[in-house]
Amino acid sequence: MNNDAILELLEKQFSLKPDSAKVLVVGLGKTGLSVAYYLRHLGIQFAIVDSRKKPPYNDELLAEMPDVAVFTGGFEPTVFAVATHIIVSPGVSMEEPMIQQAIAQGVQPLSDIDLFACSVTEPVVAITGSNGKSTVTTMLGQMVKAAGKKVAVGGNLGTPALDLLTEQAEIYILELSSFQLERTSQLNAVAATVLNVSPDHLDRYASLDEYAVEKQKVFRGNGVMLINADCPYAAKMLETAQAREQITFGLQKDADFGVITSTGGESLAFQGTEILPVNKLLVSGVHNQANALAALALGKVIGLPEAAMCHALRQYKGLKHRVEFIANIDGVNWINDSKATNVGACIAALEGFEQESVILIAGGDAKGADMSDLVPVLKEKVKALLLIGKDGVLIKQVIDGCIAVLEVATIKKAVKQAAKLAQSGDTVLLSPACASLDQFANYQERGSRYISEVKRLEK
Ligand code: UMA
Ligand code: ADP
Repeated sequence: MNNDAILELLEKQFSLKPDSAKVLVVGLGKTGLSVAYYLRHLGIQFAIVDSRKKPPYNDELLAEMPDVAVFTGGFEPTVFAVATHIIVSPGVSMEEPMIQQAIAQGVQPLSDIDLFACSVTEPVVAITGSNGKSTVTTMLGQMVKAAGKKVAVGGNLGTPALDLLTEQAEIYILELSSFQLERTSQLNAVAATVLNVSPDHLDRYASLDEYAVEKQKVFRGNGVMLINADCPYAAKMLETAQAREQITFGLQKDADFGVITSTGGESLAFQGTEILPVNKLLVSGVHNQANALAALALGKVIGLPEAAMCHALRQYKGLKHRVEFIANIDGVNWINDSKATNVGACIAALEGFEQESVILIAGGDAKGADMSDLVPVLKEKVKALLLIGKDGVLIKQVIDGCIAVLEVATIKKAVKQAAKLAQSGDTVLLSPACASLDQFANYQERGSRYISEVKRLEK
């Protein structure tokens, strides 16, 4: 779309007039920087505010756009007072008093995803859920590539949506978090899904219901809805939207995309017709079968040939830090699942192992979650639990003495202790069920620290 058409749409949807709007970009992380480049490209005036003293992209912004006003170290009322519009980064809660006050005074909020949606002309697929977003997003991305089409993949996955626009793709695939969805009104994906809803981010939402409501916003517009029949929260979204074209996937309940058993074993299937034997998937765990079904369903909606989709699935090796095999040392498997930042992901990982064979390293920032859902699978699969981070103790409280527990505090000590406890045939699994931010910059840093400690053992 050309700039004039985008500006016209922004004026219509958000009363954003390029010659008089004063946009305040809140946050100077990846999102804030992408918004700054985009507003500059459109010729819209803006300033930036960040509560951090030195936000990550401060220097790049100052070097590239020295004329832009950047306010750091807090949210000052005077900065918000002149704004007509605010674009709030996902890491900043919309409940921030300064943001609430601005909105109450008539300042129009919008998001980077709104700007993207007002600018994109090619089909968009939108993927959200508590777990599996990155896996399904990248699986589908590889399917589109295998079908010979130019695809751009990003959003919460890492590359901000607006930065994808320069790629001039034929299809855009966005992974979207609840934080991105809650502040977006313009999305109209040709296919969208809520992969699953399980407790996460309960430090930002009052309840699981409230969190699910934000996820449901991925279905805005009139595209095809892909619903997980096995997930009670997602299945409810189907009931409430009968007028829309809908398809389902699931492992337990009857679904359009499911798993069938025949003489040759289990296969991924569409309405009872085999698509791909499950044993052709390189990624393990039943949760990855569900992810593959979701990717196949979304691929079908956007018209990808089945052969290309199967080719991509046969090649898909999984992403780093998701149940990632690191080493086998003296018969012990060491696995890195640092991306398990909530209880649901940790349960999914543990379900893939033999009874009482796992030494689990868990803990970190629980983000307000209740750890008790872990108890049954911990009792079944875990022989020893090594706790790290500030909320490791919450897991100790719920298991109530039925598993051997050691509070080791750090990854380094956890790996050392696990090496002492593990016997041939065991698995040492880092799957924290918590975010990493109390001890690390992000889950990648936590996983990399674990890998380097394991590699040290090998030497
Ligand atoms: N922050 C402040 N003050 C500010 C602005 C931000 O303290 O004024 C803090 C936030 O609380 C947060 C951190 O800075 O801890 C980063 O926030 P941000 O909004 O600047 O983040 P970005 O760099 O723009 O990255 C965001 C997503 N981050 C979050 O939602 C926290 C990235 O997802 C995403 O890849 C990127 O946009 C591009 O779309 C990361 C993430 O952790 C992977 N997402 C959460 C998750 O997956 O669970 C939702
Ligand atoms: P997200 O982007 O939603 O965080 P990822 O694909 O990055 O999802 O996986 C994050 C964590 O969740 C990993 O520990 C992974 O093993 C686990 N996981 C992936 N898919 C699922 C699923 N469908 N159900 C439960 N857990 C999953």
